[in-house]
Amino acid sequence: MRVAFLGLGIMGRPMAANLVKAGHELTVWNRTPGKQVEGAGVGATPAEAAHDAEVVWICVSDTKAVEQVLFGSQGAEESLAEGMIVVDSSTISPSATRKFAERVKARGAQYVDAPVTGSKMGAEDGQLIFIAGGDEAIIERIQPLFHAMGKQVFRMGETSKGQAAKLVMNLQIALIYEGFAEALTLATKLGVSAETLIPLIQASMVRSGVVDYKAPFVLKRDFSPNFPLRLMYKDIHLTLDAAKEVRVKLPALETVEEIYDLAMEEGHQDLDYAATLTLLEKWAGVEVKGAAAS
Ligand code: NA7
Repeated sequence: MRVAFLGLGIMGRPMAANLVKAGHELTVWNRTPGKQVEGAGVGATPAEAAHDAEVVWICVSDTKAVEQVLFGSQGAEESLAEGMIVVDSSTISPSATRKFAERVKARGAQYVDAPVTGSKMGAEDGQLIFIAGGDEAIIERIQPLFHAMGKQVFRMGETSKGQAAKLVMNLQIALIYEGFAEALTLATKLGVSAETLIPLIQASMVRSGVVDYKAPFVLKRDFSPNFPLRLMYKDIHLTLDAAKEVRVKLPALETVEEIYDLAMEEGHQDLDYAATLTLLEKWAGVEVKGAAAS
């Protein structure tokens, strides 16, 4: 298929590269010039990249960025035509998604929200999980693209339900990781090492994919970004906002938000969200160590 791919960040670039690898015809665009994908053409603006595309795939930071890429000056909207499909894999506000979809549909094009879970590693390995909202027949038409970048597509219902489901997924990831980080901090202070504790966690009913993924990085004290803290911070806010819109209280997430506020103040925004551990360590006066880091 002819695809315009807008946004070549940590997630977007490997996703676009996997589309090229699968034989699709790509034109890419990124706000900061210079980022490229081998085998893909480059558009000077979102509108130019989207010109003549069958599908416009977006993967940028936040709600405002999606709005700019679509509807800003020389945005993709200028090139939208009957039958084209816009897919948004950014994680953004569900209510804004409904508004964006209406504007896209007014141009005769279709809109699918398809945020992802799987982080940088999933994007690079083509193992992402897509969480899709939108018309079933449209989602069916773009299955070859989903399969070039991911291993599964979960349909959540109509437009914006993909974003809603993604937010509640990240709500859980944020809470599970903070539970893990607090457990490691207290265990270390009580004299049980992380390397002794983690196999127990993973053999018990406490085990989790979050611990599977994060434990090796924590043990190496490698906080380079697989999922940057600033983006999890953004998602925590999106989740709290979405909850407020429907009058749902999330007391645990509100507490975790305070930890992220402090982590942002400490300048950890471009580290992985796993770096929230360092605040707990500072308060406790300990450092969680693995053999590789000791
Ligand atoms: P990154 O690595 O922070 O990349 C963000 C991308 O979004 C990058 O290409 C940015 O361009 C682009 N961006 C940010 N703001 C804008 C605006 N205002 N206009 C156009 N483009 C913009 O994020 P990830 O790839 O890890 O994540 C992308 C999404 O997936 C995000 O919603 C996650 O929560 C999930 P730049 O290179 O900075 O010019």
